[in-house]
Amino acid sequence: MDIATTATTPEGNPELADAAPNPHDHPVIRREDYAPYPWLVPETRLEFDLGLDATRVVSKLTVLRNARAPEADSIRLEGDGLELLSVKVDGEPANNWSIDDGDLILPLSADAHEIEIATEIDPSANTKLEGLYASNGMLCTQCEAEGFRRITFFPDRPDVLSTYSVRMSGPKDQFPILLCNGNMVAGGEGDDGTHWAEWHDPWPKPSYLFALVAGDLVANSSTFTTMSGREVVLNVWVRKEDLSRTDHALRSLETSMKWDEEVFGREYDLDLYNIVAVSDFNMGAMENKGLNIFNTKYVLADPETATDADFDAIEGVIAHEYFHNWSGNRITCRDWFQLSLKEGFTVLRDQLFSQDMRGEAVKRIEDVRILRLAQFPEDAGPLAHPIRPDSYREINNFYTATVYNKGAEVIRMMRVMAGTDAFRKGTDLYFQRHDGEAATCEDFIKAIEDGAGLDLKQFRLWYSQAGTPRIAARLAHDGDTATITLKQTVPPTPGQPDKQAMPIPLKIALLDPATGTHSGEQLIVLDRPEQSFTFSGHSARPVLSINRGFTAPVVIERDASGEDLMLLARHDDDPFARYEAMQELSVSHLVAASAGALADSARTAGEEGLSQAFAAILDDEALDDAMRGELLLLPTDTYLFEQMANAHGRADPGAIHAEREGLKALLAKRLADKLRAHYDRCTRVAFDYENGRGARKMKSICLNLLASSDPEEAAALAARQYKSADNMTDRQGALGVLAGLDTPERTHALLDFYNRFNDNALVIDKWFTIQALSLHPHVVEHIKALAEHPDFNIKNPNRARSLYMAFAGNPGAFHIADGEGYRMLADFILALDPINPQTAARFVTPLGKWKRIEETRSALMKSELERIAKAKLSRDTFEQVSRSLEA
Ligand code: B3K
Ligand code: ZN
Repeated sequence: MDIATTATTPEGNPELADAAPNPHDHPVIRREDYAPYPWLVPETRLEFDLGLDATRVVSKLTVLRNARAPEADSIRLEGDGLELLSVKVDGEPANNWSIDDGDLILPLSADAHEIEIATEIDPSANTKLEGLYASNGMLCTQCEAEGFRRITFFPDRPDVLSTYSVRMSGPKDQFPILLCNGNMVAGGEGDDGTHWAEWHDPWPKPSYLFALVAGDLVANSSTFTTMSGREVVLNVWVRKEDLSRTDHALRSLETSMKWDEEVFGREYDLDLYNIVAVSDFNMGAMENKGLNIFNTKYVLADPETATDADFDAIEGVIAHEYFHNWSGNRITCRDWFQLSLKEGFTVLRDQLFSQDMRGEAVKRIEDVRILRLAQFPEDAGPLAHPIRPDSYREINNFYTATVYNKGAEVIRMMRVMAGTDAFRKGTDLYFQRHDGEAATCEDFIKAIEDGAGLDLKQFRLWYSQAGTPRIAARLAHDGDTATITLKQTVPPTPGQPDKQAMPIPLKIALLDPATGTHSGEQLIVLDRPEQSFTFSGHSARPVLSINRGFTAPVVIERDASGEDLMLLARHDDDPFARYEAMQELSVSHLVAASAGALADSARTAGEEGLSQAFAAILDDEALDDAMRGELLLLPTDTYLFEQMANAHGRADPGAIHAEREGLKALLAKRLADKLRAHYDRCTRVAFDYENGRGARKMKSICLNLLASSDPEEAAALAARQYKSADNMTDRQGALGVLAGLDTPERTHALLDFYNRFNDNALVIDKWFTIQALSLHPHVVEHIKALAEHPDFNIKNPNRARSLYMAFAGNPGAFHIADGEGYRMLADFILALDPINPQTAARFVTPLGKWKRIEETRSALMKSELERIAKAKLSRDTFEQVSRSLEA
């Protein structure tokens, strides 16, 4: 459906206009209130009579009193939006049940009972995409975190583990394929063109790992032989027309399975592994036991329609979901506050996997860039929370960069401190000790302590304190001794005004100022507010290389001179440290310039230094293109925003954007010959999906830079690259440049792209994104027109994100001075919230920056948040908006 027909503003909708939300409708859940469930549910039997508009579910639960919980005289089974048809207890119709806030309460007197409940649901009406829903004529599920309660009444919490057997039946022509968790144990034909399948999953699991798929699908299949010699059938299920784009996903699954055996000693534990791709999905993918359900975006790829980055993302997400089989499924979470137990650890595992597949240096830089883009702002804003949160209203709001990416960094620090081999001993012990359990973060830390032989007493603060630590580093030199003095501060965050010092592992090296070499890297652990470390044997003042490999997720403020940074950028043998030095050269210049704190002479000197540093990177023949590309990337507007707000209290995104674009133009002008030479060289590298990726990256970077200094030349080059492209990386790279230029080639290329790919939703998503991210002066009008385009569909999360997430990430559009960008985003949130609250709530974050932005924009952003807050909101959006306004 078109956004124009579904959009409602509070002004236009009387129901929303005066219905300010009541916070008591959305109670706060607290970690400290955890209590075990009074009942065990060893067995669950589900029978589905499937239909797109009406699905009947009969569930039969065996329940036993939980001896480890206080005795209860009733059972509460969670429900959400269910039509209850009947309830039986021990075979007899029950009439003493009641419904409380959607949940079914049943009095129970004995120690063991059989409960049978029949319900009906309407999957087609399920626009939230949680529970059982219809997508493109098929049925699928999403149960994490609390979607199972939208399928049947159940103790929908991760610490209730049950063995599931499931019967599915439905019209065979509509749903020729019927899939569920575990193994298919029987199947057959029914009456009137129906058929059925019976599935059994031998591994006890929480309800959030339940999955079911029914649809007209085909599979790309292979087999994998595990380390103990068992054969596993692997299937990637998609619509017929997508089959030719599934090889990469299948290969990625095989590689992940092998890697997890070799690196973490983990073997797969069923005879079947199914992956299904669906086009309407709230997030990336879901690790349901034996039946992963994926967003098509993370399955479908071929060189013509997917970029190198898309291929990498697919490999990473396939691996991530596979790795969850152990870190998440075999050992799950006791409660949702422990989410980082499975997510932080699994992100670390997928990062290490991708490093092994594609090279450590560039992958590490990419991961740090994502952390800085998504997590640092979260940690500095109103939604800051520890990786193990203490409270929530809606758990879906806590699938955050903090829980995932900072969670991974925290475990990575344990690995750095322990060393790889000892860390493996710790993870082995964790898997062995807690297999089959619903565990806590504390269980994980203890296992690493015991297995790896680490003392993590003080380190536990990383789980309870929010905020990105800032470390001031000073180097003093006297005689032959260098002294590094480090001072840490953990900034206050909502609900946490005072912080304690945390252990911060930092790899460092002291570089000889003449040669740029050093005599060895060392690991130091800063665990006090202030600490000094001395090193002898340095007759000349060395240059400090610190947080090498980004061993700690912190901000370093060092007193390095421009010359020091240039030396590091050219000679440091740690690739991350080189990247960091380049970033810092630009950051210090751009932040000062944006704050108006750069005298003319300092500006000239800064520009000169940066030109030299960039020239040196372009001239360095020892670099490979992938790494050269990283070194040439200027810090993002978002990172500059954070740095400016850290340094000056508030950031000015308009000034940052203008300064950054200005610097791009200046560098491009001064380095035009070198950029053209690299561009020409890289265009001669023939396409091969495995190789030449660095060359393709360099082409985009060079084109982007040239576009800022010589738009005409760049338009010609980009148009040529677009026309001759034999892969999506080159085509998208060229189109991205053209989209920002005011030239006729822009129109031609955008039209061609649309016509060429208009039967491919994922590529049309790109078409929306490229335009929403563009540097074009009329980008805001373009975005408004795209929201009215017949292909825009607010109900499809990929399409909604393709336009509005890109828009919110484009400073030239979102932060335009009159506040129109903020208004557009708020209107969109109000339109999406009644349809899909989980996805709507994700769009609140960009407005939450209001406290760290210059005063005029700050007021405009805040008033949009207040406007949203006046509407009757979902729990998801209510929580994000109220937290954003409170802090
Ligand atoms: N565990 C799922 C995320 C579920 C999100 C629910 N709102 C995918 C993942 O992290 O692997
Ligand atoms: Zn995950």
